[in-house]
Amino acid sequence: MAGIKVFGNAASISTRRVLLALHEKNLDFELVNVELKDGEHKKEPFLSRNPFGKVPAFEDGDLKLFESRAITQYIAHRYEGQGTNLLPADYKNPAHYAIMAIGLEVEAHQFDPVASKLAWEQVFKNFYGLTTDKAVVAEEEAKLAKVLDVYEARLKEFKYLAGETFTLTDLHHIPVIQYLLGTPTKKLFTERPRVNEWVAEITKRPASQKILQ
Ligand SMILES: N[C@@H](CCC(=O)N[C@@H](CS)C(=O)NCC(=O)O)C(=O)O
Repeated sequence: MAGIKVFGNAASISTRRVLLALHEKNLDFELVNVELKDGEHKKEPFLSRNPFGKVPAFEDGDLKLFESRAITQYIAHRYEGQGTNLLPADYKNPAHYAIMAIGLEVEAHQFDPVASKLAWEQVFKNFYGLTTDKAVVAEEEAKLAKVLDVYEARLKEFKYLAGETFTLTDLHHIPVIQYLLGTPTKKLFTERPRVNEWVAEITKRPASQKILQ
């Protein structure tokens, strides 16, 4: 079948980022399962799709991509007039685009490395029969608290991280937050009033609910 294909795993945070963007745009797609526990992502044919051996990879007709955040940006631009607008309302204004780009960078380099480590320790290690390292959790929670303090201040000024509308910046946070809400780390989100409201808002979206099914 031609059209959109996602090569990934329905439980993977990065795969879910792409699925979210597709659901927000109401696009039809096929999720081709890549079995991480069998190491399928480290072998051909997957390595031809992403030589770094990480899910997801993506195909839209002849176009082949990898890196979840590059894929979501492609989807947001390519399917601009469809479903939810995932870009700033005035995204052709370079200043407005740059505000969202800051949010994308902060998520990728400040928030996600810490949040994903917390999800690994408290959620994914259980799947593999490994034990949570409580010292690592404490250390990473201290780092996450600092990032969330910055978010709290930002969200006192704006409804969403890049302004008054939901954008890719917010979307990129959703999958790992959904996992962390099922762990004691949840308290870091709930004890900050504006962060708490933002989390409730972005996780109750229909697309956010769909990736949990
Ligand atoms: N920066 C990449 C990260 C991809 C990534 O780390 N994927 C994880 C699953 S969420 C993976 O493939 N892990 C298996 C491995 O690294 O062996 C992206 O956003 O696509």
